[in-house]
Amino acid sequence: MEHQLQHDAPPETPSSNRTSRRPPRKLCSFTQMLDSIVQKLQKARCVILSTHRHSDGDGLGAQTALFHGLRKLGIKARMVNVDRPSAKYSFMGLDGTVEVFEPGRTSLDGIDLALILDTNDCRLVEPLYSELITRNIETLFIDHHPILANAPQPIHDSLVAVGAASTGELGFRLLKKLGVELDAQIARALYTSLVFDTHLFRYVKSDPASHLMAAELLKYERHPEEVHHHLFSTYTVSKMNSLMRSLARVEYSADNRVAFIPFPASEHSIPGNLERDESGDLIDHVMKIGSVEVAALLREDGPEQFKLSLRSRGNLEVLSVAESFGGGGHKYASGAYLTGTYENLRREVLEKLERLVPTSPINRSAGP
Ligand SMILES: [Mn+2]
Repeated sequence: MEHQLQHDAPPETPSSNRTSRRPPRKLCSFTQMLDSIVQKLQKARCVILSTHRHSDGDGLGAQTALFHGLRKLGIKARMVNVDRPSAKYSFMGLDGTVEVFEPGRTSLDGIDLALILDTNDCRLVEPLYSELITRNIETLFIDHHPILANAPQPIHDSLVAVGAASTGELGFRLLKKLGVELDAQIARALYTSLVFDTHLFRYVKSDPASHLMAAELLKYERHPEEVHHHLFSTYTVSKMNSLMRSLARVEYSADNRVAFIPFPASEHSIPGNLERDESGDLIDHVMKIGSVEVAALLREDGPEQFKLSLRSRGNLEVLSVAESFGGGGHKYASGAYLTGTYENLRREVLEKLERLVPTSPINRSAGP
């Protein structure tokens, strides 16, 4: 029996410091939205499944699960991404299944529906998105990120459920509605989504959905430890040393409640060191400090080019900080691409974070 999920409840209301968040455009319930996508899929002849650039375990997992599920129903499906997935996800059986979109070369003939997973921001799916729209192909987002106030709004009929802890959870619900019988391949992909975005069930949004879904998937995924290993045990000794050097650069302020993590290009451009997309690991380590309520990582991507990642404990909302820099993400984990000098950006970020954390004036300048 299907348990009652919280997605049928109204989407989260904006908190007092989130006045910029737009109200949901549609009053359709989660179930109605899901039903409408199921109907569209049942009518489709050929569907494109895609995800955001720099695809991750959640987007790729949801995409792969739907790909195999639709094929089981006899619906043609293709996975078309805007860049090549990292080789570390090949354990899902991705080899040769994901096409990388090349304008003018990748054929979109005969496609009547496109589903974009794990983002509702079309800018992260360019140039594929523009091509789909130019060709009048119905394109919907299936996602769990808040809709950004200052970004292009997702197309009507998209499914954006911010209560879901992973996009895989939405894929799971869709496949069940479609009547797809789970199998080892689909379960592995969905389980990957689930454990990737919840960080092995640490961030489950106070909802039993992730655990209930896992219980069902584990009837088919017989080696979950393999998935954990592929996703979370990917270090080498030299990478661990790079992590240690990076942790030594962390600055703490506001009574050790704010952590600032510099991640210079020299650290992630040398083979063997941490990789660019492993900045999240650095933040994870810093968040293990009990006093740290909010952490920012400033990754140097090029001359005066930076990627900011923000994370908080779950009581301080960092999405608005990312949005103030033109970025987006989740309420408690967000990011933005920044241009400027390291020192100026560092100061600006720290000012904004220290403003989030109320501190007593005596300890305001406390160091590490
Ligand atoms: Mn996700």
